[in-house]
Amino acid sequence: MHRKDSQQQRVRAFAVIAFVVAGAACARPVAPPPTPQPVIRPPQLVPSPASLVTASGAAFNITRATGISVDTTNAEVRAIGEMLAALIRRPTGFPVAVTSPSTTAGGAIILRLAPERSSLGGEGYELNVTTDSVRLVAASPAGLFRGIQTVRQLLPVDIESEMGIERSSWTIPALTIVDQPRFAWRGAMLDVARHFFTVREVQQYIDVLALYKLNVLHLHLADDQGWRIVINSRPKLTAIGSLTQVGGGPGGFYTQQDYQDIVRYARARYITIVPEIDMPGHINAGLAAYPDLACSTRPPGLYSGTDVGWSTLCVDKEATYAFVDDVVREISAITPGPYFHIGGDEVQTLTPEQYVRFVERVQGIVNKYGKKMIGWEEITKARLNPTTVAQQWKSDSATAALQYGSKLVLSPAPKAYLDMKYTPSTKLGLNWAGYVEVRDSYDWDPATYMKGVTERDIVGVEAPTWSETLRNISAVEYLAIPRLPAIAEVGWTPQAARDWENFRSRLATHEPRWQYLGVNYYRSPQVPW
Ligand code: TNX
Repeated sequence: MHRKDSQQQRVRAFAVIAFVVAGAACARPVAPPPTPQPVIRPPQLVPSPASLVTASGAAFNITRATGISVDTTNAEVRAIGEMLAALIRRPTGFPVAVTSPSTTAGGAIILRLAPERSSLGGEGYELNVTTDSVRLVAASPAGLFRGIQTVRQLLPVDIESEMGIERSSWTIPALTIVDQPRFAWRGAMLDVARHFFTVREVQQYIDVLALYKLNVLHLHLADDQGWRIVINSRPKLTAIGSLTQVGGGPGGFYTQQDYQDIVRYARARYITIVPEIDMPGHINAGLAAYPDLACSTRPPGLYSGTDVGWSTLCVDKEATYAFVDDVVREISAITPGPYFHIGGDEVQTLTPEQYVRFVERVQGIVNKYGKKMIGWEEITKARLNPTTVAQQWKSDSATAALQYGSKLVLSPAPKAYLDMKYTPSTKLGLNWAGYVEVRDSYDWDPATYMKGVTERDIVGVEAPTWSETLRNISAVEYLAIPRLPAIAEVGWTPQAARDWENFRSRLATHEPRWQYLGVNYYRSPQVPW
């Protein structure tokens, strides 16, 4: 395979090959008549798994008779089996029954929950493919879901087609994969405030995250230009605050039902939604709705420009904390994930003391409603709880969080900001952090990126997409792909198993997948398409 075989991997490779040969010999003592050899493609997985051993020359072939066997009494596992079945049915036209292992028909693709395999972790899985079966085992449903993404990527790219396709074979190469993520937090952020994106558009983005085993979608739900989620106790936030966006378009907002639809869609793909209401700054849309929350006497109007740092809640007013309480309470109640993001970035109109007092008080409110707080790295000026997470984006100031036992999510702009232009000729995006080509996004190690920060201090990585220049999800996709798959591999794959040359050649094989899926992408000259 593509990676330098370790001694251990080589030993296991022999074991796997021996097993396959022996298995084939037992099952068929008489040689079958020669049939045309199915084409077996080497695995081209993104993110690359923690360990992979191929059994050369052999493959499992999906046919009209192939079924999926799952414990049908477990609704969650059954739903994962149905997702894989639906994926296979569409282009093949095969019936792909999902049955319980006890039925005689018992499928040759077996998904099994094995809680005792706790060493696989909360998202890990083991996949064994032989000529006779595909066996996927995980300690949790999330692991099974990550595992079926691997099965999906091992199948011919035609598996992504929405139309029936005639193929002589649908093979999965024989192999053994034992896999689990390096980091627990592998995220993407979408700014739905500068431009609004519909529920369907957000779900399309979630589909891309799922394919690359990402597990967090952070939604930037409010900023100067728009407030995008209904707060029942503060109806003007959306009645007034949602009415515009950058450039003066119509804006938009999610009802709480819409938001819950997004949460549910993400949850079915084992992706956690992290809601962000940016405060005390980036709050003009909220102030336009409730002018009393500002210190100024002149009521602020709606804003459709792109300046930052100028708006703020009046942090010395009690009313401000009643407001924050309402917002945090209502959003927390419809958010099953453990985090609430308070923003906290780029406040230029408060004293350091005012800022710190605000963040510490809001931290208490977030915790009161059962959530852990996360905020942009500026929050490290305040005294943080150990459960609070600081999101690094521009400098080393995030390291101040470590003195409190808080951990970090790394989103370094020159690596992970998907709203940066790829090159000077990229039409969309910004360039304040420079130009970020695919290799820039790929070639860094979170554990050595910042002085004084080690692997243990990091919960993970996240790729934000700020939407000042992005008017629809196709524009978002153009900037996200292929840099988001690169960040996905930074977050999932052990550092020792990562290599740019190898990554870019695997990445190239994903282009027809994106085409089938109808997602936009940048055809980087760094990738051998
Ligand atoms: C900085 S990153 C911001 C955003 C902008 C972004 C544009 C951060 C915490 N704040 O308000 O949209 O730059 O790249």
